[in-house]
Amino acid sequence: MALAEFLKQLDALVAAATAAFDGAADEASLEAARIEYLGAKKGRLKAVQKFMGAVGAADRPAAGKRLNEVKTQIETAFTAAQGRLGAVENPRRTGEVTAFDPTLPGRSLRLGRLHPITQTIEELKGIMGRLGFSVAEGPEIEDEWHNFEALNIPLEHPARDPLDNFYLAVAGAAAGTLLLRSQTSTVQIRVMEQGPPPVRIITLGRVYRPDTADATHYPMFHQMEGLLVDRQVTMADLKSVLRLFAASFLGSDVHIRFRPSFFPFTEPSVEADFQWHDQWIEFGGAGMVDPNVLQMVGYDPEQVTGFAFGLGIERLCMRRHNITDIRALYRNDVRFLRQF
Ligand code: FA5
Repeated sequence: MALAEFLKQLDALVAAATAAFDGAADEASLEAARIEYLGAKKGRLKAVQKFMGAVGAADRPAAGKRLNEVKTQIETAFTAAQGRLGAVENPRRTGEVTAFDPTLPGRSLRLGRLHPITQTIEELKGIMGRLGFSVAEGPEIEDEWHNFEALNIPLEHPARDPLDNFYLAVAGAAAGTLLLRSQTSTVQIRVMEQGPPPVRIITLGRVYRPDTADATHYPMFHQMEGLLVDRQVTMADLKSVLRLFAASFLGSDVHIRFRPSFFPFTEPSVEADFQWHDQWIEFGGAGMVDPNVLQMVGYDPEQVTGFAFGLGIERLCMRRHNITDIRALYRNDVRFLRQF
């Protein structure tokens, strides 16, 4: 076959196939046209291809090149027709959705939740709020005055040991040595410095100590501090408040006990424990505010007395949710956290 004849057939094929694809009114007729022109066995493209062998050897490269072009043109026309019909039958495919379709299933949102410690903090604020305590705030980076000095912890006291605190090396800090607060008792001082008695506050936040992590200790944890200063405040008031608090948070069947203890800023001092799994777990320290502390913030210990306490929030949260290892709270494992 002469080259010219072969090319003529190819041109006719492109024209016919394009017309058939463009004219297809639905997916069924498009499929019929596809089989007619592009069918693997009896398709018309295949049929024309067979004449390649009849073209003279010298003309074959030119014939092959044109054949490939024609193949691409026909396939492109088919794809275009497919897109046109698909778009009519399912407008979502084109991305040009103009109407809201209420019959489609909704896309569900992944809801986050509050960390169990945050939930505990909110609950503690609620309980203490009902007992008349308002919430105060203080910084996590503290100076030695608020973390030690004003709390009756002098320079030679072992609590100030660099091995027991996270001191900060702040270049050019003129204000003196800074550290990450090791207890929320710092906020007692800040609140009393701000105004005269009476004072009735709680403060909840992070504290830091270079403790080795184990099942009940973590180097960063949270405390709830309470402070009440007024005329004629006694140890009985402290005990009543801590009992009421424990009954509200842990349940009225919880047993708590006070053990004599020592803190430089309270006199007398106690440790408060609750019973859990046949064990006594310490949940905080407490006591009557030392007269020296009252004096240091300008209060008159002859006129007012007060009590203070500092409770470990993780331990309260763990007791509440039966969490036996404090480290689980900070592994950020969503499978664990989503249970609360
Ligand atoms: C204090 O921090 C005192 N400021 C408490 C206080 C306040 C006493 C006001 C008197 C008046 P203590 O170091 O015992 O006390 O810590 C209090 C509570 O924090 C502990 O009972 C415990 O529940 C919790 N706690 C202490 N260290 C850790 C730790 N590494 N990880 C988790 N919780 C801890």
